[in-house]
Amino acid sequence: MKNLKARLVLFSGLALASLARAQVAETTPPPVENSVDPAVADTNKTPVTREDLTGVIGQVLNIDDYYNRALTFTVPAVNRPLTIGATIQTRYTYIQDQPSPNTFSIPLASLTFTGLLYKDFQEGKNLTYSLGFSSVNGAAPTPTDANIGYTILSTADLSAPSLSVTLGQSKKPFGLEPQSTDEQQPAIPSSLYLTGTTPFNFSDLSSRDIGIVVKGDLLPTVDFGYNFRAPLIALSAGFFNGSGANALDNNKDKEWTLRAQFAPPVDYYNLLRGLALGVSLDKSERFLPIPGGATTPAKSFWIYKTTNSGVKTDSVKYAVAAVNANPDTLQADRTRYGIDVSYIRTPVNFTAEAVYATQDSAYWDAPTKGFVETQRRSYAGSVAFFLNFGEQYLKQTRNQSRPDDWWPLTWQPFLRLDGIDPNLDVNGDWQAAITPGINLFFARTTKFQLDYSWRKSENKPAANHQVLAQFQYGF
Ligand SMILES: [Ca+2]
Ligand SMILES: [Ca+2]
Repeated sequence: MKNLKARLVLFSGLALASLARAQVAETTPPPVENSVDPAVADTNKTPVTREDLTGVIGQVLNIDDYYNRALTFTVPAVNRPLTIGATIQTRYTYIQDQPSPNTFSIPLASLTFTGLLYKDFQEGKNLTYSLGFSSVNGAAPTPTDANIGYTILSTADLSAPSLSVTLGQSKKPFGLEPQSTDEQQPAIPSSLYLTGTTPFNFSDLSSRDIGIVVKGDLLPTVDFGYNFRAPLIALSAGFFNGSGANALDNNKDKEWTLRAQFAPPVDYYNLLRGLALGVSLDKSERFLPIPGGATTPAKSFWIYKTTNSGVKTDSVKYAVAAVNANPDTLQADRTRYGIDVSYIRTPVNFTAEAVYATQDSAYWDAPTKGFVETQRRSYAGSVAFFLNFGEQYLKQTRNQSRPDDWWPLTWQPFLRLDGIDPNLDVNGDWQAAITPGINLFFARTTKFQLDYSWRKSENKPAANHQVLAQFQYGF
């Protein structure tokens, strides 16, 4: 801002000075009588008087004051470089046989602020920050990303290895869909394994947590022409509270998330360009409330009064409540293993991922009147296939300078299959969904999405149908 102001003042000063000179030249008659030096007689070399100079300085100060006022009153000021972004969703949801009415909604309204706290011009070892707030379905906004990052290795050379560390609240480096934000997803609803409501789903994998994330990569393939960089090996490690976003830790253990991704070192024409294979591991402990059970069942009995002749006359019913063991809290270990493959080669794109999980649990065993520890095993998977028709996805097109109203329509049809079996040892509980849909991008940050979703639960004979229509837009 200071630079801009200084440039404006300098520019206006120079313009005024030359104008003043020109005016002096036009209005001052050539000195004829008192001229001693013929050079001074040349009108182009007439010296400005002190009054002229004072006038010009006054004009410059006026302009300086004018721009200062204009900038102060119309341009917000920040102390550090800042990029503001927003994502808003406006949706209509139709769900067959839903108890609540089908509805218009604002499922997401989020604001993000990102930028640099310190810019290293020599080596690109920048200090970055990220702060975001989002409101889900009209709830009070809560912090999303809130972190500070540092690039440990130089980023000046794209073909060199990279290493960075982020401290604060951020996404866990696990899998594909859990890490992607709403604007990166082809389908509107998240996969079933991230949206289920049982305590044994995987939804926490896509939520944010507070801790440290270290990311690095080695041996990148770089295509400068397309701004393309695919490291042979990319590694991420996260160390978190494990209690979710905006929450203090509630136990003494921390959650670990590790991820490795591999991409073949191939050039532009190779069909394997855009392919990546990833493996993830997440390990944490959490408190799991276990409902207690009855040690002595409830019972009732009658007490009678008896007359001298032995006849029962009066009676009172007494009830004795069951004696229950107190609910217990288990420090439960859980481990999630993920494997994923992605092939992003516009116009053809394909992603697939699978997660297998073990979760310590316990239940009340009535015959033995005690808690029995058990381990629940779950499995979930998701496969998405999507096509991109249009220039929007070509980096070489996006990077060209265009008029503001230029933006090509881009069509993105997709098909996603996903499902979860929350307990491999129990029958009747798997859920599956088939979701075809289409996204129409008609401005740089705006898309219209139309999804149909066929949903089936193993224990319900009929399938359930959903239709979602949504505008997603932002800046
Ligand atoms: Ca913890
Ligand atoms: Ca099952």
